[in-house]
Amino acid sequence: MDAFFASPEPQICRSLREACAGQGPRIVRAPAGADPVRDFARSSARGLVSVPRRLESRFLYDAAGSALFDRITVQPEYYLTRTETSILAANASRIRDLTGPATLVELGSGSAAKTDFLLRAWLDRAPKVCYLPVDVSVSALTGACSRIGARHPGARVVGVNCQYREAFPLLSLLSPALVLFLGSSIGNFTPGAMSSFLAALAGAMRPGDFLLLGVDLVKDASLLEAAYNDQAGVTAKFTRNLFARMNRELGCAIDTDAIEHVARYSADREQIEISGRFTRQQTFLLDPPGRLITIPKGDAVRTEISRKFTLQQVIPDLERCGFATEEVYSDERRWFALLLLRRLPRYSPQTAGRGK
Ligand code: AVI
Repeated sequence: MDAFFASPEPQICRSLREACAGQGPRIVRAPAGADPVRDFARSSARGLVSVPRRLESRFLYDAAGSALFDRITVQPEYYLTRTETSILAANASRIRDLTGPATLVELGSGSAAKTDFLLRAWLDRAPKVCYLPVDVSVSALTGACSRIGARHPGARVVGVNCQYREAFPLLSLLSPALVLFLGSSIGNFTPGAMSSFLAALAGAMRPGDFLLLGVDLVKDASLLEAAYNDQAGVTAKFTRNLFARMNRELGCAIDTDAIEHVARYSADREQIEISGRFTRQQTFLLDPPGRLITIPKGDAVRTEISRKFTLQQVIPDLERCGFATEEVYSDERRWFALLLLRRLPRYSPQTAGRGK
């Protein structure tokens, strides 16, 4: 069981109450758990010797990675952000009508650029709205909080600096809530991790609360591959930054110029698969845990998957995880979809995802 659920009043809930009452900081943090550098080192040591080699994609988003991701979102080939923003702009008012005056909680908010439309729709109907962006990157969160606060004086903004799941105990305190999980970030989970994440989210939400979920839809492979191989090379830098982060934080001395970004679409698995391929053999020390790693020339280290969805498959999957689909919004080309979901009245996380 998650330590947060075991505790009757987790520290993060107390910090949030203080911040919302205007007494504490505007950014609340999860209490220090595992040492983040050790966590990164352990996970990397495990992943680099596994078959196939891999690194966890959550480590892509340090300050440099978050800034690079912001640049990815404005590349001409990366249609996801633009398309989702246009869908939000067209439907924010409708979403507000259906959800009512809920608190907005955004998981993985990044720079929170898309949220403006929702905040405007909320503030068109009431003088105040409460908005809680949740992000692991403190730099992205600080930027988002000050930008949103300056742009929407009616918004009470409290940033939550933690991993997604660490924010789940807050959700029942914030009901009625609309949880935002945008950008097709759900596509960065494996199918099993996606089911377990959604089941835990449904378990933490109150019946009747809403989830607005962005999903990138299956489409022509050439469009998908272009989106993850932008001409300006920003996505390649984003991939290499993960190895550069190992140098910065774990003292690895990897030559990142000898790592090639590879992003291919697997039609069978309906996912983009991204790796860093070593163009020459490299041996480096990972410390902690003091382990010498050799990666031969030509070997690839998987850094990310980005799954693409069909509505026919995803809607029943969501239902199994505790969410009923209220409405689906999409663009003219049917490239991207936003699903407005409602937490089912009766749902037990224990039974979610069984038989998958
Ligand atoms: C955050 N996530 C939804 C992005 C995606 O499209 O899967 C991450 C990304 N990686 C490379 N480009 C974008």
